[in-house]
Amino acid sequence: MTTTAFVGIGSNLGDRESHLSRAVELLSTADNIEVSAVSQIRETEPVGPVEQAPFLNAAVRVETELAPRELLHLFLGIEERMGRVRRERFGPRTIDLDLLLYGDEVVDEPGLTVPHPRLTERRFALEPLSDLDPGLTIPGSGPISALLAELE
Ligand code: GSY
Repeated sequence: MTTTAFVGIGSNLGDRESHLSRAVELLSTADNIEVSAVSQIRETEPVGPVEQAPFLNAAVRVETELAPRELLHLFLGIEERMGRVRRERFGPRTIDLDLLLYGDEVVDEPGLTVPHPRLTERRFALEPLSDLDPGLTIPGSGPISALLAELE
């Protein structure tokens, strides 16, 4: 069965734009997953406890036969292949891939929460999702347009 999923991508180290392009390329050449759309790229102020450089963020829509946990495994492989070093939690990174949505499924298992647990408070994730589908409903939270309006 094929599911539409959405992946958030971000970078705030080095050549940020080429890191995002490379991540999309690696997603599109992986098995059992097809990239069907990529949002605009936005420069965003860092959110979170660590003072750091601005990010470039985007979202990718994929059609996939992979299960959510298999997607996480794929994302980790892409991050490692691109040389991401995990230093500080919430700190700077060459590339980050987050599973934002997996169809309309809600998953709450150790190490795997979908929709992404901080999605509704992150404009840098909601805006690119809205580029891809402004009519999207976030399971458990409601229409993306209302969530974005609440962040105003
Ligand atoms: O998992 C997201 C990494 N991250 C970001 C990000 O991608 N963009 C912005 N603007 N701030 C962030 N803080 C963290 S952690």
